[in-house]
Amino acid sequence: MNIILLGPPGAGKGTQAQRLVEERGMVQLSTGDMLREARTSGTEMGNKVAAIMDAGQLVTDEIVIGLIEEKIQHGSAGGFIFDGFPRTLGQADALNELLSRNGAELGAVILLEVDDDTLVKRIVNRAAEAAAAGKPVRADDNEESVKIRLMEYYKKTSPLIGYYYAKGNLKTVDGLQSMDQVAADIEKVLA
Ligand code: B4P
Repeated sequence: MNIILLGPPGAGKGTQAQRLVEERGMVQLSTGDMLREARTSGTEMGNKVAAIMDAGQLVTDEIVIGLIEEKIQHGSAGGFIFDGFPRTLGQADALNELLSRNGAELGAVILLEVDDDTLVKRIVNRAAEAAAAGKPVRADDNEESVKIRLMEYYKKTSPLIGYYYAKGNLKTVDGLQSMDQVAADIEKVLA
């Protein structure tokens, strides 16, 4: 089964994807992680990606789709968790095409619902915790970038909610609950 974790920045997509990897042996494909890796490459593409991410904007469909295409061509027995992808209608169409080309299907699209104030608090808190622990702080984890990331989400990503609802894949989970309760609700959806 291949699933998508959809939701605004800081909704807990990465957190829940890691749990699904541990519990179900699925393969996590996080475009955020792939892009953070690409930005350290020192290439022209990496530098472009870094500038866009730090500004809180979405990286171009062309770059993101290329990264995903490379990862899914070998398939995954336990299925893929698409974490933070797709984020635009163009990416959603490309994913349909890539899955059908690989003889695969899309199962649930799980929307994690969290209000804006909580999202900003979570992300600012993550930055504070990392700084206190002497760990690297994500350059886009500050209030100013988060507000731009939220605007990008409402403008470019939220149309995917209607898109997947119309296809019958959409399932909604209350992302305001504890991490354990969110995980339990996702398990119910996937049961
Ligand atoms: P991502 O890496 O995907 O990050 P995210 O949306 O900010 O976070 P996520 O929802 O995974 O939240 P997390 O679990 O970490 O994207 C970063 C950037 O990459 C984007 O802004 C964009 O520039 C670029 N990008 C990525 N994919 C792209 C694409 N497809 N197209 C174009 N550009 C793309 O949780 C956040 C915090 O909340 C953590 O501290 C966590 O511990 C906490 N938390 C989680 N669940 C909680 C809960 N239930 N209760 C309390 N706290 C919780």
